[in-house]
Amino acid sequence: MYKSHKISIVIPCLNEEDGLPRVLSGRPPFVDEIVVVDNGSTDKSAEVARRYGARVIVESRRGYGYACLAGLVGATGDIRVTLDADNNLFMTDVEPVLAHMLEHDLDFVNGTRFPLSDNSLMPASVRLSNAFISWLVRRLFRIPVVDSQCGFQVFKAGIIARLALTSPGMEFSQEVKIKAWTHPAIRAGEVPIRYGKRTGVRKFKALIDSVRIVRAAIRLSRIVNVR
Ligand SMILES: Nc1nc2c(ncn2[C@@H]2O[C@H](COP(=O)(O)OP(=O)(O)O)[C@@H](O)[C@H]2O)c(=O)[nH]1
Ligand SMILES: [Mg+2]
Repeated sequence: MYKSHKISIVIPCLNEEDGLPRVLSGRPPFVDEIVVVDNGSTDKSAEVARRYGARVIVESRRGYGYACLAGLVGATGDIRVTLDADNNLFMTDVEPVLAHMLEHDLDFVNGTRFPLSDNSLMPASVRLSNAFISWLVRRLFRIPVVDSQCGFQVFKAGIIARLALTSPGMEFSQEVKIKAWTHPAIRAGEVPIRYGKRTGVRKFKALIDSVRIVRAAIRLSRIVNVR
């Protein structure tokens, strides 16, 4: 519990048996529940997750978005936090972000990984695509988001259904930011978080995923009411 709020951590996971032990052993005492969403892994991710005290939800439909959504809906906390299974986001950053959320009475808080402590942590192709897409999202939706692709996202449980999230893949992350910031009844904010070296193989494919994400942003701009 954190200041009388039940806290769930939701971790989408596709073949991350090497990253999970370090991610899960960093569990702070105020975390009530960790849900690992096994997204069709062919390695021992689910077994490792259980061994380290997580509850495992199986989402057989591949895709980062499907995995996050299954975890966000299946978690039981008053506040639900998405992280990565690969060790590049830190559970120890959750507490300051929760403090910010409660202090400013926010419903949603996004983490921003920028500026990076070391540019070599993220390939130049991913950095460039992120800079372009985040700029596009700011322009299309007139929202102040810095890191439109960050997997560190904190939700008050009540807003999850209201966001009506549907993206199957990596475009999920931007859908969250866009809908949270443009929703008239949701208070959204963003705070810097740390970004470390990934364990295992990166799942984000700079070219294919970026094209998908840009197309999804343009599609969303036709249906979301920009304030
Ligand atoms: N691309 C992808 N990632 C998934 C999927 N299911 C779960 N994930 C997890 O989503 C997280 C984010 O992917 P990652 O490669 O770390 O992206 P990055 O941190 O943006 O470079 C990781 O924990 C993945 O294991 C999936 O079907 N596709
Ligand atoms: Mg990652």
